[in-house]
Amino acid sequence: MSLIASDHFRIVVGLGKSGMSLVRFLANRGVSFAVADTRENPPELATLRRDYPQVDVRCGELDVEFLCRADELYVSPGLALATPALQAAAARGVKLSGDIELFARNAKAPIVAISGSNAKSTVTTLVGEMAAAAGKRVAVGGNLGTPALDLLSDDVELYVMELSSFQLETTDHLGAEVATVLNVSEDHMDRYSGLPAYHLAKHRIFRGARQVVFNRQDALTRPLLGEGMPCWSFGLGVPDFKGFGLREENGEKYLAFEFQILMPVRELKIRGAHNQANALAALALGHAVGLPFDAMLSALRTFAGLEHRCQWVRDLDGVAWYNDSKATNVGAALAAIEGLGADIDGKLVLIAGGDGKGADFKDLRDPVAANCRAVVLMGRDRELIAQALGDAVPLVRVASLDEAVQQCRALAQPGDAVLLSPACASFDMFKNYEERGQLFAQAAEDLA
Ligand code: UMA
Ligand code: ADP
Repeated sequence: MSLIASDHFRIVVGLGKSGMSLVRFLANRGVSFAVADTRENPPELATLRRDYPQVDVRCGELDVEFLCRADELYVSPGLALATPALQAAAARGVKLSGDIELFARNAKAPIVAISGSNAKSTVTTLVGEMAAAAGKRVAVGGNLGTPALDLLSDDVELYVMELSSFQLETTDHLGAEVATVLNVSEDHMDRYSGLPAYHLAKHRIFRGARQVVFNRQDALTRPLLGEGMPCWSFGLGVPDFKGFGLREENGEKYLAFEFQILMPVRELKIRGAHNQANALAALALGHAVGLPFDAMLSALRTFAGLEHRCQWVRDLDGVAWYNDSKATNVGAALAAIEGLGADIDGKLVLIAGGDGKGADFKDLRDPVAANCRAVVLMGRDRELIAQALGDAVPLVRVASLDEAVQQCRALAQPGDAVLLSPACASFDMFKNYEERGQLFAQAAEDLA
C-alpha cells in the first residue's frame, strides 16, 4: 500500500529522468496528476505520450494558474525552488515537494543517505558493493543515476542513496537509518546565495536520521545532534572511539576502526589520499547498518573506482594520462591535483576550465603552483581561472579539447602526468561531463 493521499491532485514539474519516475509511481497508484516542464521538448516527452497518453502535459513557460490547481508540486532537482512561478504557487498554499520525499515515505527498508560536495558517487557505489558482498539485496541510486522511486521494491533489504542538495531542498523528512555529508566546499553557487544556504540544504539529510557519520577533517559536515544520537566519524588521522581512520604499524599504513587495524592501505585499488578518506567513509556507513568487516574489506580490495574520476587512460613516452572529468568544482579538482601530484615523480600538466557555476577559483593557485608544470585553459570561464592563477605557472589558452590534448603532449615531460580535472561543469562545450571525459580519453588514445 502506498503512503500517498489519493484525493489530492499533483503536478510533476520537470520531465527528465526523475519526473518520469514520478509519473510511473503516481500512475501505478491511481493518483491524479499532470505534468509541466519549462522546456518545449523535455527529454521524456515522447515516452510520456506513448505510455500515458491521457496525462495532461504543459511545456514551455510555467503557468502559475495551472500550477495552483495542484495541492502539491513534485519539483525536479534541476529547477531552482526560487523560480518565480514556483514561488508564486507556494505563496498561494501549494506545497513544494520532490521525488525523494515520496521515496522516503514509501521505502520499507533502511536507507543509507549520502551527500557532500564531492565523493558522493564513489562512496555510494562502494557502500552498495559492500552490501552486495555481504549478501544483502541492495538498491543503489538517487542522484547517482537511477531515480529513487524506480528502486522501490518490497524485496529490497537496504537502500543506498546518493542525494544532491537540490534533491534535499524538497525533502522534509528523510528518516535515514544513517546519513552523512561527506565534505562541504563551494559548488552550485549559481543556485545558492552563498555557502551557508548550500550547507543548510545539505544538512537536511540529517532530518529524522537514526545514526550519523561525519568527517573529522571538515567541521561543516558535523550535524547539530540530538542527545544520544549514535554518531560515527571518519578522517585521515588516527581514529578514536567510534572513529574510522589511518594507523601506522611497522612502517605500514592501515585502514583502522578505533584501536583495531583493518587492512593495509596499499591493498586499495583506488589511489590518492582522498580515496582513502572515501574508503573510510564507506566503512563507517556500512558498519552503522551492520555490514560485517570481512565483506566490506573484500569489496574495498576489488573496487577499481568509477569512470571519469581520476581514471588512468594510458601511458605514453613516460607520461601518464588521467581523466578526472567529474571534477566539476574546485574542491574536486584540488583533491585530484594534490592527491595525484603527491603520487607522481614529475609534475602535472592540468587541463581546466568550462562553466564555473559562479565559483571562486583562488584556492587553486597554491596547489597548482606546487604541483603543476603548466595549465591548459579552455571553456567559457577560462579567463576567471587565469586571473585566479596569475603567474603561478605558465598558462596556455586553447579553443578545443583536441587542441588541449595536443598542447599537453608538447608540454609534458617523462615522469609527468596529464590530468583533465576542469574544476568546472562541462555544459558550455559538451553534453555532459561523461562526453567531455570520453572525448579526452579518445584524443589521448589517438596520440601516436
Ligand atoms: N530543466 C528545465 N526545465 C524544467 C526541468 C528541467 O529547463 O522544467 C533543465 C534544468 O537545466 C535541469 C535539467 O533540465 O538542470 C535537468 O533536469 P531534469 O528534470 O531533466 O533532470 P533529471 O533527468 O530528472 O535528473 C535528475 C538529476 N539532475 C539534476 O539534479 C540537475 C540527476 O543528477 C539525477 O541523476 C536524476 O535526477 C535521477 O535522480 C544529475 C546531476 O547533474 C547527475 N546532479 C547534480 C550534480 O551531481 O552536481 C546535482
Ligand atoms: P560526486 O558524486 O559528489 O560528484 P564523485 O565520486 O563522482 O563525487 O567524485 C567527483 C570528483 O570529486 C572526482 O573528480 C574526484 O576526483 C573528486 N573526489 C573524490 N573523492 C574526493 C574527496 N574525498 N574529497 C574531494 N574530492 C574528491
